Amino acid sequence: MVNEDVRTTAEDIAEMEIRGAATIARAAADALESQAEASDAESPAAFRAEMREAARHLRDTRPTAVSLPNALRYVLRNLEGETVRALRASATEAAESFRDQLERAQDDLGEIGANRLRDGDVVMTHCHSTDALACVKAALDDGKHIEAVVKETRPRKQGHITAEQLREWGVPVTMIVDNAGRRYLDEVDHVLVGADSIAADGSVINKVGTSMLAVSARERGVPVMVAAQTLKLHPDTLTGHTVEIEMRDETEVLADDDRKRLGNPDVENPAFDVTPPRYVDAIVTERGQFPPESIVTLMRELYGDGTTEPWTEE
Ligand code: RUB
Repeated sequence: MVNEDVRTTAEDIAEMEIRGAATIARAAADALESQAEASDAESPAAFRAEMREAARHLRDTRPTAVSLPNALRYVLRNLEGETVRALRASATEAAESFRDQLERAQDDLGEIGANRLRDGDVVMTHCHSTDALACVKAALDDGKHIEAVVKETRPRKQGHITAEQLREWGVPVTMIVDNAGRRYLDEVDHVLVGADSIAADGSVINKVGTSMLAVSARERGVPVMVAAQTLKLHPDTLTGHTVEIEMRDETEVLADDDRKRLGNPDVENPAFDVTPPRYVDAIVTERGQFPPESIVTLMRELYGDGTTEPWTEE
């Protein structure tokens, strides 16, 4: 039986009330913890089956951010014990240690990313990434002055969240529409984005529009820095799988009335795109910064055996 918290979390993830790869992962771990705590399973086997079902329910919400299955895998793999009570305690412990690791990873990568930012630098952002902003925060904490050109990021305008957060930290922000990105590249020192998934060849999967920005940045000679904790490494890509790009509701692009007025054109709404490694200068993780082509070594070390799906039914 999937518990109410799991259902609500799954709905919130699907509706993007909870969004962004790291935040989704944390919410998924919290939801599994709450499933464990509320469980009245009468046997260890029934408890494990419930946890798998809850994980599947969460897994089915959004397909692109690998932090979601990585979080579910972490909690399910750490279930230990011969009794329901012991299993429940191990779920709580796993969720807690997952949250700790997530927070520590973001702090550590922030410090590393901040080393790339000099006093007075201007960054251009796309979408809203807590990993990317951790780098800005660490630079600010080091006493550096940082400014930002924030891309609006249509259709869901996550740039607004970024602008609000940066303004709270006292960062001067210039907000631009996505199409003005290339023009303002001349005025920035870095493109700074996050990632939903990183493939074994170093390709970066992030909010749609990232690849267009990265190509323009390469043409303008502006370095592209991707801030992504290792939770964003996609183990399935080690074995030749590709990352599924989520197609979202067409009304996010064109409201029904407008669409009708325009003569009912086809509409497509991919939420993410793939930036090839040649357009990325550095992937900053909590384990250091990597040229994208060498990220595969870290992926093998951390997720070499990671393509199992512990939520599938036994
Ligand atoms: C969010 C997005 C973010 C990454 C990284 O897309 O593409 O750049 O998830 O975020 P959406 P973080 O808004 O569709 O979820 O660094 O916070 O994990």
